[in-house]
Amino acid sequence: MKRVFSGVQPSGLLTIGNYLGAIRNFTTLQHEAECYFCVVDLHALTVPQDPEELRRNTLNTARLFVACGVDPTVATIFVQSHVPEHTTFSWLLECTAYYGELRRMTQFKDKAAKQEVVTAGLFTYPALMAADILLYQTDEVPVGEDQRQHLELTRDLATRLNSRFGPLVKVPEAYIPPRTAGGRIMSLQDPTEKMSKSSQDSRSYVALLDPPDVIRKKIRSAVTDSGREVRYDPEEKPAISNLMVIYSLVSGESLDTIAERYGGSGYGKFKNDLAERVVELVTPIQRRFQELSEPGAIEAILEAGYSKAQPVAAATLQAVQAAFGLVPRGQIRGE
Ligand code: AQP
Repeated sequence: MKRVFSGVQPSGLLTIGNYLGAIRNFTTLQHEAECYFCVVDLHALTVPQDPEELRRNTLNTARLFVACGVDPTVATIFVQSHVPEHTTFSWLLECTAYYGELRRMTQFKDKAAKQEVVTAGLFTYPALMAADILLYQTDEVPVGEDQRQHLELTRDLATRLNSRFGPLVKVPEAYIPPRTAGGRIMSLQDPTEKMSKSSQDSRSYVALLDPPDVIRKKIRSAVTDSGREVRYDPEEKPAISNLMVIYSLVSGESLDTIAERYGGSGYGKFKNDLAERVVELVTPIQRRFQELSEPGAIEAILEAGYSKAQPVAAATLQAVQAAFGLVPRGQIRGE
């Protein structure tokens, strides 16, 4: 059975961009593959986090996985920092990756430009992401389009390890939906920017836990393009095209059907109907999220996930450490 790994940073709470680009696909893939879905809390630390908020977001991100339909009896859900093999392997990959490769990462450049102080962790983060994936001998990684470059680096590092030491890790494939299938949902306030959960402007995204009235308000105040025709044209009408993609994905209707229905009716009706569709999408997710509020419920899921994930990670790490020439502990003690 093929293996799937994907991670989500608890750097805020999930948006419909995270859902449509990645998590929706987790729920399908879990029935086709052995799946590992990880709350990558160490990645969130690459930019400043309030400790209390990080703790809350970590547990709530895991709760949202389940609320969105990831079944913890089928897929393995766990927290990155619980499995220390990730950071140990990451160091070996930092010593495998080239400075120039990391410097080319566009997400580093974008995020660094928004920070007052740029941490070394933000720079080396793609090596940790590669460690996350390669530890599980992953075949496929379902992610949004923004992660394509990091995935390419992961593949390069895997190939480099294997050519240096012989077959050690699987070279994973990216599973990235096309834009019309949710691969890159754009900000509601600036259609040239990706929708991001950590954006300072909360009007730029719809969070899965936003109350219905907040969702209606955010969608009504989403920027639009000149003219009043609802038409899919990412070049001429990037804002409306983004809203049409969201409509299409939450309703299951094609872009043509949507254009036919709303083409001449102006932006107002289209946005009102879109808001209702989004509310319909999140209502059952929010209900399931509340059901998981019983103290200890999500912690138990994460503990079970750790028990399944850690031995898999440890087996890969042991082989990699031996290949690098690190001496196993027992031999140091002469056991
Ligand atoms: N706008 C998006 N459209 C489609 N997919 C998206 N993803 C993120 N934004 C969009 C995908 O969601 C998964 C989880 O993302 P992440 O937590 O690893 O971090 P990210 O890619 O940096 O996402 P954010 O929401 O923009 O987080 P912040 O604000 O912290 O940087 C990934 O599969 C991602 O591709």
